[in-house]
Amino acid sequence: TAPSIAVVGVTGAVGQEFLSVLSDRDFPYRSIKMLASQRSAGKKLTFEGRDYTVEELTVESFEGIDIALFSAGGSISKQFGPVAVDKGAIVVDNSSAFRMSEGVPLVIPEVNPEAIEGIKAGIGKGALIANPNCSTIICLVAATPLHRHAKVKRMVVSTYQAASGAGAAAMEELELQTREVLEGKSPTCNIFKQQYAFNLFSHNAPILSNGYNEEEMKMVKETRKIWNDDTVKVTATCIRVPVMRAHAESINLQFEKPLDEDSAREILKNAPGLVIIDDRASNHFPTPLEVSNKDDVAVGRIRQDVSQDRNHGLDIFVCGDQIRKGAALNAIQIAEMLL
Ligand code: 2RA
Repeated sequence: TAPSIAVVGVTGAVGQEFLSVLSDRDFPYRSIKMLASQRSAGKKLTFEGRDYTVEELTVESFEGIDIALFSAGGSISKQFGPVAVDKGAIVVDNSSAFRMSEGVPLVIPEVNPEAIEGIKAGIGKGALIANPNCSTIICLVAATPLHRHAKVKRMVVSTYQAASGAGAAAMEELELQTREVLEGKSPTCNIFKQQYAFNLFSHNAPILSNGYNEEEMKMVKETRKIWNDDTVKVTATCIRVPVMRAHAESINLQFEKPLDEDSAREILKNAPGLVIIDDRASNHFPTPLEVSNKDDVAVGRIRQDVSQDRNHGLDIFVCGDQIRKGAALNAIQIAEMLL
């Protein structure tokens, strides 16, 4: 029978995208519970032609729930994720709370589906599955097919991350600031404390003792866990750019085994969840606008890395929708594997 599902954080940007993706993919459900903080409880919403009232998230919320999709921040996941698991639900958690926890699968369905072998919904035995960070998902959907063929020795990633990664309020503020600046007014800076419109800055995540920010270390650690390879060298620089909802990433790969450019193209062409946009003649390559609201990650600028031994280095450029494949779609693709 179809699972009873709960959406935790339903009024947020990712929560709303959960509903869009569930509907777009005709995800089968027996019932759906819309959960959010007390502040949002009581709000009305219509989903697939039926009216729902947003309920306040409490420890009682998970009675009879088979799959719970969480995107309400790490503290909510820490507080309520284990409660849902104890009630027998399979939690797919979009927060960073449990991603690096021992025994918690960190999953991109196109990349490491084997990580959730044996986990099924509706059998009363709960489990928690972690959704990787959006910038990690978008990077690895493209880098992994190449890694599987030629084993990545070192990966260098530079990201250009959209406002949506900081939530709906950040998207609204980017639009507001843009208007204000064009009207000669001083920009409203509540979310990032600095001007965002017509500007860019190092990602707003806290800076760690090694000088990296949390976003960059997520890329490093999550890649090693998802590839199950603690030897791969990864470094990243994450930047926030004035783009609404799709991340862009420049990825440099150094391989253990030779991989020529044509073979790389063939591999990427046949890889799931990817579309190639790589038209040198017209200088047409992936852009955030072209991938926004779409499922696939776009990859282009595919070229031999001229700084490395022949056929042992490749540069690529990818764009992916941060709210969709970077969060909601990936989580629901995981949920589909549980059916
Ligand atoms: C960001 N990766 O883009 C974060 C969102 N979880 O800021």
